[in-house]
Parts: sequence; C-alpha cells; structure tokens
Amino acid sequence: MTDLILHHYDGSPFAEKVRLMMGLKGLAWQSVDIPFIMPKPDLMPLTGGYRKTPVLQIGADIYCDTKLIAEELERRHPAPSMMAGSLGFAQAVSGLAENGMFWTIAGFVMGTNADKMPAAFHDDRARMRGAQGANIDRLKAAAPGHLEQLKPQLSWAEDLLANGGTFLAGDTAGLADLTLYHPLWFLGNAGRKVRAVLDPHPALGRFMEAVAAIGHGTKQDMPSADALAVARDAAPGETSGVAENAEGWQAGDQVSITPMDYARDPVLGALVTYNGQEIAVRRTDETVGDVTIHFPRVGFAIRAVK
Ligand SMILES: N[C@@H](CCC(=O)N[C@@H](CS)C(=O)NCC(=O)O)C(=O)O
Repeated sequence: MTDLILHHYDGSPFAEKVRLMMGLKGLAWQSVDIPFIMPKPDLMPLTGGYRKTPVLQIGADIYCDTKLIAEELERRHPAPSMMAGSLGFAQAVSGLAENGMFWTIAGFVMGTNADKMPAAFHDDRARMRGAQGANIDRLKAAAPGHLEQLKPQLSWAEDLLANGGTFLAGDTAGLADLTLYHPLWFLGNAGRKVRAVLDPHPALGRFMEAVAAIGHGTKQDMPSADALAVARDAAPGETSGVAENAEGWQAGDQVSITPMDYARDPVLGALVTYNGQEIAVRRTDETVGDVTIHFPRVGFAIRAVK
C-alpha cells in the first residue's frame, strides 16, 4: 500500500498542482478531504498550526508547501523525473504563476463570484490575510482592476509557450508546467464569465488540455482518523541535521516557523533540519505523538521561542 497521504480539498488550485505531480509520476496515494476554511481539527495535530492546503503526510513526517512537496516526491520517487527544464526554471515560472497571476486571478474570481460564495468563506480568507473580516463591496469593486492586471500576465504566459512544444520546456511535462497550470485551472473552473478571459489565448487552451490529461495517478480515499492513526503509529524519519548557517541556529533550538506571506500561524518545535532548501521541527502532539514538520527555507520565517 502507498505511504503517501495528501490532505486537500477538490477545489484547491495548489492541491491540483500536487495531484498532477502524482499523475506525472504515476503514483498511488491516499486522499484525505479537509475543510476549505478553518477550523481543521484533524489537520492541526499533524501540522502544529499550519493551515494551508495541501499538506503531504508520509508516516509521521509532514511536508508543508507545494514547493517542498515537489522536492520530496522527486527525492523519494525519482523516476520519471518532473524536473524537465530544471528546478530553477520551475521556481522562475512560480514567480509569474504563483506570486503574480495567482493573486490577480483570486481577486478577479472572488470579486466576480462574491455573491456565489458563502459569507464564512469570505470571512475566513480575510482573516487569513490579517483583516478583521470580509468587505464584500470592496472585493466586488476590485474585480475589474484585477482583470486588467491579469490580461498582460496571461499574454506573458502565452508567450512562454511560443517554443511550439506542448509544454514549457518542449514535449516533456514537468514541475514548471504544473506550476503555471494550476492558477489557470482555477480560473477555468470559475464559471463562463470568468473563463472568457482565456479565449484570446489558444496556446494556453491547448496547454491546459495537455496538462489535464496527465491525470492524478491512483487515488484512494482515506478518513482523516486513519491518517491520524498512521502518524501515531509511525516514528518520524531521520532528519538531515542543522547545517552551519549565517543565523547561528543549532539543532534542538526551540523555534517557531511562520509563512512570510499569509496564514501566518506559527508552528512551534525543536529544530531538527536547517539547510539551504528546508527547515524542519520536531514536536509532540497529544493525538499523534512525535511528528516532524517540514517547510521550504524560502518564504518561511524562523524565530527563537523563549
Ligand atoms: N505556498 C503555498 C500556498 C498554498 C495555498 O495558499 N493554498 C490555498 C488553497 S489553494 C490555501 O491554503 N487556502 C486556505 C486554506 O485552504 O485554508 C503552497 O505552495 O503550498
């Protein structure tokens, strides 16, 4: 049986990126459906407070953020590689797709479809970004501005496909493709009015069909209680230790790890890994016992906890 457990929900674009990683590598995986807003009572014992979607669990090791999940899947399941066009290329595409385009798409979709979404969703997302609560009128009013910001970015994305290949780096799909695809997938799923913005971009349309055809590998549903039991019955894997670093962190330091952008919920634990790519902390939870929670180094803040 597979040891890969993905905690996610169907509508999450970042989760779609990881589901496609499973497809690209032909992997079997267990699927735990999590709530799309807080609270997430069966996720918190595993992540220690990190709430974003998705999260990959392997035994008592928890991998947060799709960038690190990609590297971990590549390490454990190297063939076929998803680094077509290199990891650096995928990170560069991420700058456009996940930092720029994603937020204009989210703003455009949430503003255009504001009345179709539950108030609790708007409130949750506003709080996640540090506001007191949602301002629906402001969301709606911002939609046209987001659309105008989005149009040139879609043209840049279309430009990236001008090499004539099916995918960004030619005829082999890789992480860069999944990175560009998932915000477009979110846009494409948001109704006819929103989707029309893709119409002037035939290359993006062909690209989206080709990426969708990669599929999701072999998915099997798992109740969240079973995933908690897996973590409880497993011991965390070996960690790679704390490399010399400019900040002076030592193995065993009590630290908090926090996303630097949004959903800044700190995860507290003892530092077990710190290197150029990754930070990990070990913590003990009353439900699942010892777990190691892994984050990418880039984009996360580490602070001492007294
Ligand atoms: N940098 C993160 C971003 C993940 C992210 O923002 N996911 C969205 C869903 S697509 C999220 O967490 N939304 C709030 C939630 O699900 O609670 C990653 O690559 O995993």
